[in-house]
Formats: sequence, structure tokens, C-alpha cells
Amino acid sequence: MSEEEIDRSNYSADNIQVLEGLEAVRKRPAMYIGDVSVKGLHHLVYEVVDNSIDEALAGHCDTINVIINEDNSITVKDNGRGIPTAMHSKEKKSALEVVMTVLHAGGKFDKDTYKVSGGLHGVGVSCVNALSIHMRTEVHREGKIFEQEYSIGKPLYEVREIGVSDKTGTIQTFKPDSTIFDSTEYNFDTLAARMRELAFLNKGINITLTDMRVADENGNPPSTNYHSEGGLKEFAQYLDRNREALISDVIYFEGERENVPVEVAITYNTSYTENIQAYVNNINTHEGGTHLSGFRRGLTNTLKKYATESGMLAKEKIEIDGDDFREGLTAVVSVKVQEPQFEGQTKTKLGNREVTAPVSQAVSEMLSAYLEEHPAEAKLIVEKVILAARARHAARKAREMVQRKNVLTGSGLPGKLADCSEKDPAACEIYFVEGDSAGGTAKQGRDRHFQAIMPLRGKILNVEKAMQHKIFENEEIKNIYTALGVRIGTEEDSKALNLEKLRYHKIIIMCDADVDGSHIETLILTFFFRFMKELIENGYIYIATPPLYQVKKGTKSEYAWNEDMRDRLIQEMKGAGSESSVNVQRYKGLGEMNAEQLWETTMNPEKRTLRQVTIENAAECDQIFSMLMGDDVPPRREFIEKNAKYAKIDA
Ligand code: 0RA
Repeated sequence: MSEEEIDRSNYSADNIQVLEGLEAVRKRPAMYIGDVSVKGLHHLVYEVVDNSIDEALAGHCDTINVIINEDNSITVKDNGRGIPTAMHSKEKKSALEVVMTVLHAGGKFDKDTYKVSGGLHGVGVSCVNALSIHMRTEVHREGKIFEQEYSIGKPLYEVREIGVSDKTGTIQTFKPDSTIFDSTEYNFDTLAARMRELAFLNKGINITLTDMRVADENGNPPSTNYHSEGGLKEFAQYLDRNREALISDVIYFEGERENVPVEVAITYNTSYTENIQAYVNNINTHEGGTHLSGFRRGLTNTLKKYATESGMLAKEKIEIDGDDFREGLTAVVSVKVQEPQFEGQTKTKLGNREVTAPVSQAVSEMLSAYLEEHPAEAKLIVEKVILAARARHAARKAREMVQRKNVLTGSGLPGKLADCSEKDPAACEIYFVEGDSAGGTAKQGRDRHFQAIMPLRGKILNVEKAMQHKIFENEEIKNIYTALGVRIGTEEDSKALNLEKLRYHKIIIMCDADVDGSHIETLILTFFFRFMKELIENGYIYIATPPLYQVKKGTKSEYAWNEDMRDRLIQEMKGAGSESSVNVQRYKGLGEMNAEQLWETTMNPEKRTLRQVTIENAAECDQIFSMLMGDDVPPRREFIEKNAKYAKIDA
């Protein structure tokens, strides 16, 4: 290629930074996109959409269309300026090709870059390309249409002109490589939750999601449009839509403090749970960090000052602390940070110290203004804070009772726990089993070397509806804490679980495969989600999957986990012998299996299937638990009806 062909005057093409090659991505995909499970698969879409979001944040794009194609490939289309296609002088290639084939070559433009979104790993579209069996990019720009196609990241031809266009924008289609990912089937609801979240976080943008794999009676594919003019204000309302509001307003701030763009929305509901969703560059930072500290500081200081000056605290003997201001609080905090430092176990904790003060300032300003202007609502909030403080004191007493009792009983372990002999937590498992009878069978069937059994009495307390002191007084919940070895914490300083004390690294919920069993499973998960979220985040929580059927013929017996498997086994066994009537047993409960069967099918690590519990979308998850376990019936019915196709009615 001659020097003359290189367009040195083209600023946008030339300023794309080139950092490193792509080979590494296919070798170690998990390093770049987190993992190769369905999570990683969906991450590819977010990575591509993020580039369009950046273009929108730069003010050049207002519509993004995401399409799940029939073959589970994904198309992302935007009406931005289009990825530059001119020659990149250093690489001697089209800028488009550089963006698509060179790692970290995003749209990073010098210092005053606008790029603030970007997936968790911020790896860029070239990673998506490397992990796709096929990808195609079409750019409408400067009156022309350009295209290039790739296979596993390698261009199939040079960028070429294929027509004229009076529009601008970028259209990208990619089909994930099935040799890389565990599964290549996209989940509409997962993508929908993220697109909805992005629409709230970036107000004004239109995002559509269309599923070409299915069509309604009229042959039209389901398509949803996500758009929010109110931004986080509407996000907070959405999060609380199944809760009873304490105040009807959402307290809202949008602006910049000390050069940090901050958007915050706060409201209160009548529940006892705190729900703060904190975002940095559109990423949910569920481990928190400096922006969350700023938020808490601003909230606590402002409310404390107001409550004190109002005189409402005067007759209270008890000390009010940080937690008390957050019972029933729903808030969304979103900051944009140029060079975010992510820390923590899952790299979702913001480390940048310069972010604390701006957020704290923003919260103090908006909240003190609101409280001054809305005395009636302010009174409701302060009254709720006082109630929370009283409840917290009651809870602490209950907790201290538990801890004192444990000291007295020596080992401190619950009487119902059949512990294992192994002491290394990494090798230990605990089964929480529905009911004493199944608990007994599990105790006989287990490998006592590394498997501990803890029977739970029927339905544990619904923590979504209970007050804290009730929760800590609850026998089953106390037993869960003490069996696991972690502390019961409500105070600010002890809120984080002492995970180093955790006695088992596999915590397995084992319930009957019926409606009651699912209910109990959900109750236990709700408890873990609200009070021991770290266990889920660290991947310690699992669900056991007992078989649904035993298919028997003579001395031969096999297990089936679904109807397809059952029918296949019946066919096989029928074909195998001459005499008729294969025997099928439907297991409704764990109690219908003997110890050996339970071990063989559900507990033996060599044969069992464990489902690991993960959090797909933090904001959505909170909302689903509050809806499933809360007081409001209609949304729960709607959810069940919508998901009924996945549920089987019990015979
Ligand atoms: C860098 C520069 C310019 C556009 C983009 C990146 C861009 C990237 C993507 C990725 C998806 N959609 C996109 N839209 C735009 C243009 C700079 C200029 O025109 O001066």
C-alpha cells in the first residue's frame, strides 16, 4: 500500500489507538468476557450495544435496534455517525478493520474522549468478533455504504463499498462460535432486562429488542421498545412498582459536581429492605465502592441533620445509625467516570476516591432542598427512620441472645446439623433439606466425610415481609447462620459477612420436586439474597436436582429428570426385552427415595447435577424477589402466568 493512499488528514480514523492483537481472546475467552457460560454469551451483545450507547452519549445517535435473529445470531443497528472507514495511517488498514480486528482499539479518542460506557471488561467489539464464527459490519457514512465480513475475527475481504445511502449508522451482525460457548441460545428476558436498564440509565435513547425466533398469531415477532425520558427517576419508580410507596415523589438530581457527571434518584417505600443500585459507566457495581460511600454519607448526614433540627429525635433514647436511614429506601446512583478503577472479588467495586465527594454533595443538595420544601414527606421519612432504629435495637438484643446461647452450648452448632468430618471449607458441602424425614434419608445416604446435612422445618420465614428482629429470632434462620459459621449482621460495621469463617463452599438447597418444594426453595433463596448476598455472588449457593421418575424393568432401573428422558428410557427398555409393562415411578418427594437412591441420583458428585445460583441482573433480581414474596398479588399472578409455560402443574 502506498503512502499516498493513507489519509493522514482524517482525524477520526487516525486517532483510534491500537494496542494489541486478537489471538489471545480465543485462547482465553474467559479473561476477556468473564466466562463462556450463557452470561458470557449475553455479554457479547452488551459489548456491541455499548458502542452504540457511546455514540448516543456523544450526541450523535438516538436509536438502537437489537434483533435476535432466527439462527441466534444478533444484529445491532444504530443511527450514529458510522464507524470511520478511512485508512488508519499507522496500521495501513481501514479504521473499521482496525476497530473490528485489533484488541482494545475502541473509539478511544485522545484525552477528551467521550467514551464512558463500555462493558464490564471494556474489551471492545474486536473480542466479540474473535468469538464469533461469523460477523458482518455495515457502515452508512459519507453518502456510501461500506461492508466487511469476518470469521473468528479474521476479515474475509478488505472493507468494500457496496452502495449509496442518505443515512448514517452502523449495523453489526454476529453469530457466536458454538465451539467456545456452553450454549449459543439467547434468552429474550435476559437481553430485555439489560436493554430496559440501559434505557433508564441513558435517558432519551430508543432501544428496541426484537425476537425473530418466534412470532405471534399474526406472524409478527415480539418486539419491545425501551425508552425513558425521566431516566433514573423512572428507574426508581420501576424498581418500586410492586411496593407500597411511603412518599409519592422520587427525589432526583442530575448534574455535574467536580467534573463528575452524577445522576441520583431516591424514594421510600413501606418495606424494611434497602435497595440501592449503583452504576458506574452503565455497569451495575454491586460490590459498591466510592460512589456508594458518597451516596450513603450524603444521605445519612442530611437526614440526621434534618431529623435533629426538627426536634423529632429529642425524646428518643436510642442512637440512630446509618442503616436506619435506609430501611425502605430505593435509590439509583449513576456516575460516569473517565478512568474507572474496578476492584473487589468480581471487579464491580469502584475504587476512584475522587468520586465520593461529588456524589455526597449531589445527594446532600437535592435531599436538603426536598426536605425543606416537603415537610409532610420529611416527617414520614424521619418517623420511619425512628421505627427502624427501634427495630434494630430489638434485633440486636435477639442477636446477642443467639450468640450468648452459642457460647454456652460449646460447639455452637445447631443440634439438627449432622456435620461432616472434613474441616477444609473448600472441600465441604452442606445440604439444607426440606423436612426432617428427607433430612434423615440424606443423613444415611451422604458421604459423611465431606457432606453435612441440615434439615429445615417446612417453610422458613418469609424475610421479605418480616421485621428484622423477627428474622433473627427465627429458629431456622438462626440455625442457618450458625451452621454456616458466618455472623448475623445488621450494623454498618458487621454487615459484610465474615466469609473467611464460612464452613462450607458448597451450600446446596435440596427440596421436593413439587410446588411446595419450589416455594421452600424460593423462601430460602430470598433469605440468602437479602441477608447473605455475598454467598450468591461468590458462587457458593446451589440447588440440587432430584430425579422426577424411576423407570424400571426387571432388575434394571434408570432415572429420568424430565418427560423426554422418561419416554426415551421406556422405549429403550421396551425394545430391550420380550415381556411387556415397564414400571414407571414418579417421585414427588425426596422421601420417596431410599438413602441409596438419593445418593446415587442427587448427592453423589460423580453423577448429580447441581444448579449454581447466580445473579443475572441485580436491579431486576431485587424487583423479582419483592414481587414474588411481597404483599401485592396481581403482579405475582401476572409473573406466574407469563412464566407458566416453564412450570408444570403437579399431578
Ligand atoms: C469513532 C469515531 C466515529 C464513530 C464511531 C467511533 C462509532 C463507533 C460505533 C460502534 C457502533 N456504532 C458506532 N458508531 C460510531 C466517528 C467520528 C467522526 O465521524 O468524526
